[in-house]
Order: sequence, then C-alpha cells, then structure tokens
Amino acid sequence: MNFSYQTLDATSQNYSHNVFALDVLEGLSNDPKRLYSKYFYDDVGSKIFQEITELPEYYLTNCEAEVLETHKQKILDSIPKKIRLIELGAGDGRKTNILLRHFLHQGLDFEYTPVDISSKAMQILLESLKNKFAQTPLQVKGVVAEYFNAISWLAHSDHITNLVMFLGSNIGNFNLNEAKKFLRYLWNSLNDGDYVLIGFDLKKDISVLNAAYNDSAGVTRRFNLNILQRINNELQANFDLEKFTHFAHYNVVSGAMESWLISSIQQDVTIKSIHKNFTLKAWEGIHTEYSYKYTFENIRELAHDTGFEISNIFEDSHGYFVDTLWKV
Ligand code: AVI
Repeated sequence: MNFSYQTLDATSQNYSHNVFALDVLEGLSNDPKRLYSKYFYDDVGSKIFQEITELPEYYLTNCEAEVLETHKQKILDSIPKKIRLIELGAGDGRKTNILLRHFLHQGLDFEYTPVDISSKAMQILLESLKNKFAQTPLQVKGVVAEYFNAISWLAHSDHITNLVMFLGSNIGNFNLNEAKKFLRYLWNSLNDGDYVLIGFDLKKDISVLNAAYNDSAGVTRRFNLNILQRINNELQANFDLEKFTHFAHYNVVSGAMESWLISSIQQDVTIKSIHKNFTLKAWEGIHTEYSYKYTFENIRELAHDTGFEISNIFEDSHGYFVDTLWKV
C-alpha cells in the first residue's frame, strides 16, 4: 500500500484566486449573468456535492454504482492486464471502489491516479482509501488539478496503457462544444490503445430529472448558493444569499438541466477585491450550471467526432445511466 498526491503548479493559490476573480468579473458582466459550475467545488461545495450523491432523488450515483457492480468483470476483460487507472474528478471515490476492489481481487497490475480540483477532497479520498484498502497492495498517486492541467500532465507520462475514468456524468457539465474540445484534447494526450470510461446521464422522464435537481431536503439549493457564498468569502462581496431562489429546470431544446439563482429583490453587489459593483434587478437570474443529458445517438456522435472508437456500452436496469468504454 502506497499513497501520495501532488498539486500541479497552475493550481497554486494565487493563480487560482486571480483566475477565479477574472471569471467572476466576466461572468457577472455577461447578459444573462453566469458563473462557471466548476466554482461550486471549493472544500464546502465538494462536501455538499457528496451529500447530493446520497439523496434519494439524485438517482445518478446509485445507477452508476449498479452499472459498475454489474459490469466490472466485462470492463476488466476489455482492458490490458497492466494499466494506470486515472480518474478525473474523483470526489469521494465511492463508485470507483467497486472497480478498485474487483481489479485487486482479480490480480490486475495497476496504479490508481485520482485527479480532483479540491485538495481537501483529495485528502479525504486518500484517507478513506487508506482505511478501506489497508491490507492490499493498492498504489495511489493522486493529482490536485483542473482537468485540462491534469491531461497535459498525462501527456508527459510514460508508456503504460492508461484507462481514464470520467464518471458520474461530469461530462454533462460541459456543453457540446466544450465536451468536444475536452475529449479531443484527451484523445490527443493519450496513446494508441489507451481507454476512457465515461459516464453519461441519459435523457429520460422530465419529472425524474426535475426531482433530482430540486431535492426536497434543499441540499441542491445549498450547493447552488455556495457559489455566491464563495464569492462573498474569497472576493469580499456582499450577495444577500437569503434573497435568492434556487431554480433548476429542463431545457428541451438544449437537452440540459439548467440551474439558476434568481434574486427576489434588486441587489447592489460590491465585490471589493476586484473593485466592481454589479446590480441585479429584481427577478434577474444568474446561470450557474448545465447538466446535459444524452441519447445513445448523441454519445455515438460525440465519440465519432472526437476520434474515439466505442468498445462497449454498459447500462443500468432503469435505462437511466450508462458507462461507456472508448478506445483511442
Ligand atoms: C457533478 N455533476 C455531474 C453534477 C450534475 O448532476 O450535473 C453536479 C450537480 N449539480 C446539481 N446536482 C448535482
């Protein structure tokens, strides 16, 4: 058992703080106002997201766990016997444990490289892996970085077959152009014969989608509002969080759940650290997230357009979620 992690240079605190400030400045100057959903995931937001994954309405996590449990042997049969398992956006690694345990049990020779944007989430993950895999030969080398930085880092890695996992419908938080850009970049960084395992949330009954993003306990509301709390804390702003409504709805045209924060009053917001004032009109919204949903046709097109070949599609028993194995 060997556990360590490194933080890539570009995620040094100063750099991240400046990029965050610029993105907030640009996003709040936009019409409609918007904030990038990647900024949900500070230490607090990452923790709230773990709570979301345990909600009864948020079916995605359980469906994907079922997929991995049911198809773990088929996944193993499809890949070489010595690999580096890289996971982008690892979070708490709950679902990945299913594969790790199975792969160890079946004697796969592998090293696990979780990648996460939050160093706190990485520390918690390593701690939990240490407890769960104490008596095993598991090797873990984590990386704290954003996806693109992590992928550039991958490009410099040595010659071992990579299996890059991008689970949990993280791909859904990109729009189609961003998803293509990301996947082309990934394809370009990997070697012939490498694999990616990508989780897609499928298009389905709108009432199921609406419930998942408007949970009755209000956890998703807290998750959404945390982005403003973060701006208040880190950029010395004064958003009045109490005056915002969490609004999540399905956009039939784009095929995405869209999350908004809508101010019920006019708010004059000062963001001291960037010396800017913004006015939010009463009932004006700030767009905070897209969660795109896919059809099989959408998935096939995406793989085709980004250079990958689909080796296998694994679906859960409700027909809600798929993990798809793609080959470079
Ligand atoms: C991380 N991501 C795939 C989640 C999603 O479903 O889009 C984030 C989330 N937003 C609201 N609930 C969960």
